Amino acid sequence: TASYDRFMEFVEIDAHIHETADGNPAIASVLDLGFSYGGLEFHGLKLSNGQPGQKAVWFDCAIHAREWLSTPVCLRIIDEVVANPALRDLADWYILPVANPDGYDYSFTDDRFWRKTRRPTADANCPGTDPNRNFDFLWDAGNPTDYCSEVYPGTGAFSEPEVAAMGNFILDIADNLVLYVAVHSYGEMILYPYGHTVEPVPNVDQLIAAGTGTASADAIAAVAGTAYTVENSASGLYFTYGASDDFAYGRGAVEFAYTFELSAGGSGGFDPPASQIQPVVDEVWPGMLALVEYVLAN
Ligand code: 0X9
Ligand code: ZN
Repeated sequence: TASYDRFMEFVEIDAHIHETADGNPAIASVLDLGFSYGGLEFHGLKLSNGQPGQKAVWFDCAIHAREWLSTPVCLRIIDEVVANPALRDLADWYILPVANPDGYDYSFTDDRFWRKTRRPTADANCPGTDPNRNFDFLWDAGNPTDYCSEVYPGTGAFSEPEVAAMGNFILDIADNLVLYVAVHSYGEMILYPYGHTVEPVPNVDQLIAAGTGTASADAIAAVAGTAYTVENSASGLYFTYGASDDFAYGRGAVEFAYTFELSAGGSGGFDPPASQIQPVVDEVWPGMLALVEYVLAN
């Protein structure tokens, strides 16, 4: 079972994914996403009632290594969907608890605040690419020699094997996919596309309605009063290219795409104590459920 009183390591999470699938063979299957640069085989989980042609929703966590609070949110989604058949009648659920396994491991062993992947760059002192600038949608090299930047986008779109694996998987399931959610920390925000422009996208009203109103942010606030804001990525945060949410939306894989920025914790915001896991998961799950329900109804 998943732990919410401590942060689980990558090997434990991967074992948990396999145990969940083995214990629930009628509804759960392991997604083989491939190998990280460092050779870790990483997996997601698909939960489904088995009916063909159902709409599908996607959640990924910990694409930024240090954002440890995100993974328990993915694990809680798995717990809920395994336990509740009605949720599997709503949609097929694709969940990827650790999208950047090399970086995630490294944030346990060497550097708690590691963000990027671990593939070397041309600068031996600065390995790693920001996976959330590496997706194949409006990828932008920026300053191509700025290897040490925390948002170094890599040598080209999908230069990172983990990112290519995840992105191509999303395109593969695009026919049924309606909702893409990336879980990050921190900021208490629900961000919607795009990151490269403040120009409203065609269905911006629906994106906002799903994020707010009676939907996600309100469901989160109803638990303990935490106020998530619902904002365009570029105006709410900063300009970005090659991010996962914009990829899923811009490449037409989904009509609804979001990045959730969870609560801050610890000294710099990225280092919450384990005691924060349970309250965060308890308030965010209702928000995720409300979002899925809204999207499936609209
Ligand atoms: O900058 C990011 O990748 C995300 N923030 S974080 O602090 N977790 O690094 C926000 C990404 C939001 N989505 C887009 N800008 N498209
Ligand atoms: Zn992040």
